[in-house]
Amino acid sequence: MKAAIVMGSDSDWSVMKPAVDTLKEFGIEVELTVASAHRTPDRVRSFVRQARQSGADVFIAAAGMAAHLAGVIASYTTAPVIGVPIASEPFKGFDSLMSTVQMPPGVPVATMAVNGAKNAALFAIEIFAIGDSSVKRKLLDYRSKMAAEVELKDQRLREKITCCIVDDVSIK
Ligand code: RP5
Repeated sequence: MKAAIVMGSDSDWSVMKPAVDTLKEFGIEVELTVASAHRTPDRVRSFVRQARQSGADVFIAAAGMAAHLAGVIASYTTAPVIGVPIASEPFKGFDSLMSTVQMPPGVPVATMAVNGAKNAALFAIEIFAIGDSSVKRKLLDYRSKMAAEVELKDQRLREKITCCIVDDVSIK
């Protein structure tokens, strides 16, 4: 199982690193590149072809500003494309969100939250889990662990409140 991650610039890397980390945590191979829909359109096209040939079944595309990268990738493949709008100045990601999410009917992009790198990886993993029971098992474990962490946070908060004697607060 392999996912291809394309970033519009190396400046997107600090946001996208958690996507790579999460995919690796689930044992998914990652192919990572920088290619821009506007600055290097030919490179985007050839990367999509090469990545498909080398076994990438899901694409994650991250870009900021006039973020057309995910849409352009989707135009070159029928493999699922997950878009991550990257926050940048002056519109703080609203521009990239609109550019990524508003695809015309016929060429879908699954758009995540602004800077939603981790969920992009998890969404890709959910796609892989459809056909692979061991990935599905890992996803279920991941969810259980998350739920246990919430319980722990609740417990810690209760302890803190008890220790600090806040009379009028009741936690349900
Ligand atoms: C987009 O423009 C990139 O994805 C990046 O988010 C933004 C700025 O790129 P750089 O000027 O930092 O290369 O294409």
